Amino acid sequence: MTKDANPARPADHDGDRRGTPVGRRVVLGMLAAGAAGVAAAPYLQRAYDETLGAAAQNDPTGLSGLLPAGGGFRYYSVTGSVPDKDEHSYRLTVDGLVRHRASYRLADLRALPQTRLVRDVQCVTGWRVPRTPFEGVRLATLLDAAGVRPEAKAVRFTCFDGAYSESLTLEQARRHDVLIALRMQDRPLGHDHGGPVRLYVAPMYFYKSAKWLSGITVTDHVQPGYWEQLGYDVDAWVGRSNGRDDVPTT
Ligand SMILES: Nc1nc2c(c(=O)[nH]1)N[C@H]1C(S)=C(S)[C@@H](COP(=O)(O)O)O[C@H]1N2
Ligand SMILES: [Mo]
Repeated sequence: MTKDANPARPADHDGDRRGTPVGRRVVLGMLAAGAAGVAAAPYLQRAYDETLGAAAQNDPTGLSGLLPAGGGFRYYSVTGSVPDKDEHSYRLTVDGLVRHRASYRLADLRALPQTRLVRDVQCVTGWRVPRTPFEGVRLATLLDAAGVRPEAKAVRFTCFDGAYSESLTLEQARRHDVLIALRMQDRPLGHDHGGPVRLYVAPMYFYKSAKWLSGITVTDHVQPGYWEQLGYDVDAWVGRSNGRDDVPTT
């Protein structure tokens, strides 16, 4: 494992917790639930997922971030709470250097051709989840619909948590393994995993896959995202960035 191999890298995102305390009993309860979850039916796993997500948002100890969430995922948010968006309130806007700005509702996104990919997920802090299905609309489809202007070079992503951001070059954004994901693990994206819509960048470290996606802006240069301003690599290819040598996810 080459965690912390890059000395320029800041304290990793397991370490940045804030909010009000969670009782020791809650944490121990989650540990117990995790142990039970190993042998449990899918619905139990989901309940555990939700419990952990809620507690992790208010866990200054960072302990819950170190616990395996459902299916091996860990819950991350850089903000203390994130609003819920549903069928009625959710919008995804596309703007910037495009001929046709757009605002998509969930139903609009579902009506477009869907792509399903099954790849490993790799977080830059070291954890990996094998063979996770993601499903949604190719980002390239939305870019084509918007009519990207010739001077455009990059895409910036913003989130309705009000804090997180990400970016890709236009070339990366057009890859067929970059999705506007509506489903993960063959069910609608839950709130903890960035639902109703998150970005999914299959070949890159999971910090690229911005949760709670609300904005796509076509730009003339790459603007480093939230973690990239704090030291992570902008080109986040799994196994070829951040001083790590993980097995590629694609
Ligand atoms: N909006 C938002 N997106 C985010 C993050 C975040 O804190 N906020 N964390 C990133 C990181 S570092 C990882 S590893 C994954 C975690 O996704 P998960 O919570 O579904 O496991 O989301 C990425 N996208
Ligand atoms: Mo991560």
